[in-house]
Amino acid sequence: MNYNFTDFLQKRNEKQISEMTNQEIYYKLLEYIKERADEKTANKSKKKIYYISAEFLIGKLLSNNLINLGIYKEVREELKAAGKNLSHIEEIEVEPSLGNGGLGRLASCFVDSMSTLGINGEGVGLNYHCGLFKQVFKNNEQKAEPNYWIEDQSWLRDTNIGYEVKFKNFSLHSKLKRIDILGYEKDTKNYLNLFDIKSIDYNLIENGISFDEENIEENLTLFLYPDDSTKKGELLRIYQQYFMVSNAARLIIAEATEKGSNIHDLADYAFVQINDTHPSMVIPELIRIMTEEHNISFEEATEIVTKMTGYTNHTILAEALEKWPLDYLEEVVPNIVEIIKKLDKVIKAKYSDEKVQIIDEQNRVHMANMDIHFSSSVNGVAYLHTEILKNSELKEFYEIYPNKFNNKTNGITFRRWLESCNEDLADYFKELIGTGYLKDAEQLNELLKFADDKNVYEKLAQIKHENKIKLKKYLQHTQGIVIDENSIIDTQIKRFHEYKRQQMNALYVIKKYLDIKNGKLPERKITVLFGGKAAPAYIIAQDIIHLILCLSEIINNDPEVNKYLNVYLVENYNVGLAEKIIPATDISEQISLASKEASGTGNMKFMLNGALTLGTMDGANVEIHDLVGDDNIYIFGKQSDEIIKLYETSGYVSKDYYKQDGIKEAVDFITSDELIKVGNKERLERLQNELINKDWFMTLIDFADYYNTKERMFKDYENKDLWYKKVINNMAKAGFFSSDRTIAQYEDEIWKTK
Ligand code: GPQ
Repeated sequence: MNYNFTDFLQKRNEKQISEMTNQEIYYKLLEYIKERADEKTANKSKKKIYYISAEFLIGKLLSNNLINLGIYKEVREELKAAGKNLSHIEEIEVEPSLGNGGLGRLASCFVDSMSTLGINGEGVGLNYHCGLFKQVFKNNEQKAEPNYWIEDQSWLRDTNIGYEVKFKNFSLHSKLKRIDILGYEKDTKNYLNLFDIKSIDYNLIENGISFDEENIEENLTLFLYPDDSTKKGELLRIYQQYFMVSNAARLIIAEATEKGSNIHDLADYAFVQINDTHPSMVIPELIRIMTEEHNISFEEATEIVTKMTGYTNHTILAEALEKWPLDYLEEVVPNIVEIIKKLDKVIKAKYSDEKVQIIDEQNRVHMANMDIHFSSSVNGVAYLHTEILKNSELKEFYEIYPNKFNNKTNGITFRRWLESCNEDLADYFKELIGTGYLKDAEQLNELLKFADDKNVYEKLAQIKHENKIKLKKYLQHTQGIVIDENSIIDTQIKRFHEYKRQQMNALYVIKKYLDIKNGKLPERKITVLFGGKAAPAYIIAQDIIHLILCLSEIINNDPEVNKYLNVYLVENYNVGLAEKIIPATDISEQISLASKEASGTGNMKFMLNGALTLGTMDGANVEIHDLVGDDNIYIFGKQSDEIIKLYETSGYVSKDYYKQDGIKEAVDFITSDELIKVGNKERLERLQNELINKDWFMTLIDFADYYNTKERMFKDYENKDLWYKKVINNMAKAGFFSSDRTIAQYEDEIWKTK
């Protein structure tokens, strides 16, 4: 039934829109959308996909849901007629932070695409009450505060589904909350299933995000990823992970049984995609339930579970591959330790190579190893990443199971990352090539017809300029930052990590600052934008944040320099900020050390929204390069095979590079009087020392090439025709990176629900 928002309000004898506050309108829209969603039916297929993930970085849902319902413009007009502005109402919504970064955002793009493609597939995760922390800056440092996001009225729906989860010392009852996942213009919908405990005690929070970590019965879903640098933090993560997967296993079995499964045939009813190693315990948990409660032999249970699970790897960084000490697992979940030991025995009997063992000589459980042995599919998230897994990181496994390994290059949902965040550009695409690209993103290719059309360049430049003005207003209003809409906007937004090399960008900023001081002026003002959080236990990442904040203070306040260069680190970077920053950006910084960024997904969002990539041959940058060609991307730096060799031979000595022209000057500036005056000496010295004497992620090896390539980019920017021809080429080739394509590949090659 098609009734509009006004009809909905009338039917319920509510006030007129014009009489309501924005807050009231937001809550009524929430109810209206939920009611419209109630009309949708569930996707049906015998087999159902359970995408289990410790993170779902869903972002705000109001505009996304309106777009997927096909009523965004209609509702905006209704509001406008009543003197209200939809974008002001969008600001009322609080953004949940149920994820750290790319991995969580990917999971959210995937649930959107599963619904859009009509696949019977749902997300399963946890309902963290304070999510990841909220980032605030004080004294040029990052401070962490709890991010409360659950309000009385929200997108969460209560259910009466809940299970008992048994830990060693106590049991916890769960309750399932759900969020509707509406596909784009579909009559069907799926859910995001978020498990929670019955009652959370907010009084456990002591100061910032530190809290009583021992009262698991009342803190289990308080925060995402508590500090795992301590034993208590690690134990809490094990509690969270087991709680998540035990509930998931119960849900899977309940739903399959209801459809007629006798458990022996569970693999015909369910497939579990394990999103990195956080949900790995689902494997022993399913085996445990089958053997203990369904009278299935260990061998048969293992076979069934192997058939019905797939593992996605998202990193080659050794420290990110979880290895839980066996005695920690004993302390929390002894029941599955027995199963893990049995699985380990099976492997030890077959293979002698220490590298493929589940339990190592130090009695640590390698979660990824368990996943690879006992699932039917192992995938990387970009072509290069998967090749590195096969040929080096997981070589020993690839030799055993060549057929399990496959690649699924990541993607992004164009509903959020184009239609919603850059409406003017999306409308212009429709004017140029029609609406076919909405359901078949590869049709963006048709934009190539306009690759030499100067009127199109003009219009694209105008849209970009307007997006810069919108960003300026937003940042001014929310953060007191005033950017210059006539400057070139050069952006690096992502989690802070040394491998992503924000420090290299910061060194560039220093060099530019020194150039300007020496009278070498850029042709046009440059605005360098950073955004991202650093894990509270990751000291060097905090130091990098500190350096950037100190640099902003000096540079933005120096009248000799601030005409030519501005540097900002936006506070509390999140999905909502990304949606505003990306459409306004000219240069997309994707500068990780080659081989280290599994894929990256920001790179895809930027190219779609008309920014050019400055990047290394890493992750999905490699595929962007293949698609757009040398002329339309700015590649610099060493290749991944060289870097991998350097690690193998310990052949990188940062000091050798430090001594070279230009670099020393910039690195030395980190502890200059100017910086120490506004900063913390200990932090700045530590960071400088790290760069000169260790530099594990080889910042200095690529710096000279980075600097020169970026200079070339600024020069090219001044030639508008040249620049916008490249921009069109990027937009035209972005279709490959639609998450609808990625999910269609998961479906065709792994899940096979249809
Ligand atoms: N990623 Cl292992 C995360 O965001 N968090 C993690 O814990 C791990 C990976 C990212 C990865 O760094 C990016 O290169 C990917 O694009 C992203 O996962 C999605 O695959």
